[in-house]
Amino acid sequence: MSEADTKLYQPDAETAKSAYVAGMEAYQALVAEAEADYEGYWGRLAKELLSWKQPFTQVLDSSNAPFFKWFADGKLNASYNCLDRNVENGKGDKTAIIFEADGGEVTKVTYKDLLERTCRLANALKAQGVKKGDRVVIYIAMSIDGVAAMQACARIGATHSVVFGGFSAQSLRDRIEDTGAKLIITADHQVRGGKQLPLKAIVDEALSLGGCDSVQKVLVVKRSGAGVAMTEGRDVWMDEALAGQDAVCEPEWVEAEHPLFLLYTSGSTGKPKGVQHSTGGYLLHAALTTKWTFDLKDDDVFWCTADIGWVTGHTYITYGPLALGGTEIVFEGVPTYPDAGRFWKMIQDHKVTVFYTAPTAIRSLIKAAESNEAVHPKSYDLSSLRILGSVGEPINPAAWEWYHQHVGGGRCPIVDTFWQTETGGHMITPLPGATPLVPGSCTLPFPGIQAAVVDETGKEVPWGQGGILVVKKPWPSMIRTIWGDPERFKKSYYPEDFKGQLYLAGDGAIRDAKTGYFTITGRIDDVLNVSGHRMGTMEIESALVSCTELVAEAAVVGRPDDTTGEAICAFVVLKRPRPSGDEAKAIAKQLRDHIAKEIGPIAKPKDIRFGDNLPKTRSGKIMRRLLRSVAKNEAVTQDTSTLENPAILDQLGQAY
Ligand code: 7RM
Repeated sequence: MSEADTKLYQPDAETAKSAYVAGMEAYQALVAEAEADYEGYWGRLAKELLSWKQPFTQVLDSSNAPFFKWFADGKLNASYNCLDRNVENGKGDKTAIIFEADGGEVTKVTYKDLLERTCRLANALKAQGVKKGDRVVIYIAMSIDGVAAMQACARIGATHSVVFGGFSAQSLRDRIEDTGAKLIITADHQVRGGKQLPLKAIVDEALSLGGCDSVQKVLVVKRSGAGVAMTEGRDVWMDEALAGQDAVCEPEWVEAEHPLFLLYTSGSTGKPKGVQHSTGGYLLHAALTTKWTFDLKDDDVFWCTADIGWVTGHTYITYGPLALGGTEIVFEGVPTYPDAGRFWKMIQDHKVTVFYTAPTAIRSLIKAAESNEAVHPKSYDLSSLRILGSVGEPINPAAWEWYHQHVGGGRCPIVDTFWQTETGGHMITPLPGATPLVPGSCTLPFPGIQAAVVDETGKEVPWGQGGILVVKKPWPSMIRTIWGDPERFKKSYYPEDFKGQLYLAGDGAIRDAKTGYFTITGRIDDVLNVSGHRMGTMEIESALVSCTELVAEAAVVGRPDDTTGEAICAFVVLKRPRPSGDEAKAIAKQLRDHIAKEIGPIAKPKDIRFGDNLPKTRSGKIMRRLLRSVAKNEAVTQDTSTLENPAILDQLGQAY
């Protein structure tokens, strides 16, 4: 984009005046404060935003870098901060959660209700033998029970690990084994888009796959009531576990560094990494970013459409909005059921003021709205909205403009928030009352975050030149380690190339030559982003080659897709002759089903192309960059002189 066509959207006068961070000077003052006294800045905010049982005396401990510690001698409890203190501050009768079920049924819970529910659940967990430091895996759909289960773990100092309900038994098993969880919280079923899908049966299957000896109990929430198998001595209905439990539970005061949760995310190599987050630093950034990025005020109705199985649901459903005593929507269903107007109808019905969703959802709803007036945002009253947010992948300017004009009525700032599972909360994002917006740019770092774009040696590149996105200083909500693999943590995020001094995000970025605004140019590793879901190409390749009766070799790359951002494209060499026609279709289906079983339906490749071989160098390395061109149906313009078998490119190019 040339500077001449860069269109700036200034914050509206009202937001610029009333926002927590009101105006660019206010933003710059915070940035300057953090630069002048980094620890003083974070220490001040940690005292202002969180309630501590025991105050901390040291802000940052870098003595064992990159294993940084924040507020280490302070003690607190996350669930106390999200629930009790709101009740104590007179918000007991305020609605904490407005839950809307797939079928449209609405349930509201107040802070007092949610606290009691959490306490009873916490007591039930204790009664089942869960103690501070134990891990609890949560495999459940979007629900009040899901949020309460996370809060209950936090309350007793158990570390939760939520596994997204779309993951398969095999993936669930891997995560259970890696965490060594003592207990699993699940439901009989989940209901999405009018369909009832199993959860408990998948837990049973996961446990039957072996390696999960740590699991002693499975608590089962009744969602469908449709009946599931219960294993005597292991499985307990949640209702029975809760019966007779006290509605009061003294919080376990934990050290600020105590692991609040583990969340698995895909990396560039083999198996997913258990990202470990702390209690104090994480909760601070969850609360602070919710406050400043969304300008969340007492009378707002906040709706983050993410699932609690992803980090966005952790930070901007379970922790951030509740830590601020806000009112939020929890939605069980999908954006297209009963029709693609569901989001707009819910915004209208609940008078949502701050709405946070993913570009992929926006793009699919644009398509639907273009062919059907009834599901177009203009058919709904969206006048309650004041701030819009985007997360998970780059938002293309056309989708941005549509979101701005048709959903936001041209008056709502869009905060395009760049962050990651590992960062715990927003890293680069506009602040709605301060930052002039440019469609497609996540603009400037959150105050206190020191982001930069560097070359391979770690040297900052001039604005206007693309490079590698890094963070120069540790920040409170950063990943603490990879569960059980500290070496991998160091190698992945504090690589030797940068002398262990810079946090490597794994994304490329470029800063605008004039404004210094950041634009994320996409992953620089083998991680794909499909509908905002992060997936490692290696993971999908291993799943393919694990189909040993069929697959000899496989390579997976991403290609651009109008709706999902990226699409998965698999190149497969079979152990039998290269199939064509109906046979190719049947085998492709078999492979997709296999991947759904190994990882989950979200990892199914959109394209599967069969070849006699893959493009390889003379030393046998698969040349993935050539496959990326083939996947896009582009002519291969790269240098192919090192290619052992150039003819294979034509074959793969035609194999579609
Ligand atoms: C929150 C989340 C992280 C990866 C990240 C990027 C991409 C996320 C944006 C974005 C451009 C954005 N966590 N990403 N947000 N790219 N603009 N606003 O998504 O761990 O699942 O994914 O997602 O590549 O590294 S995540």
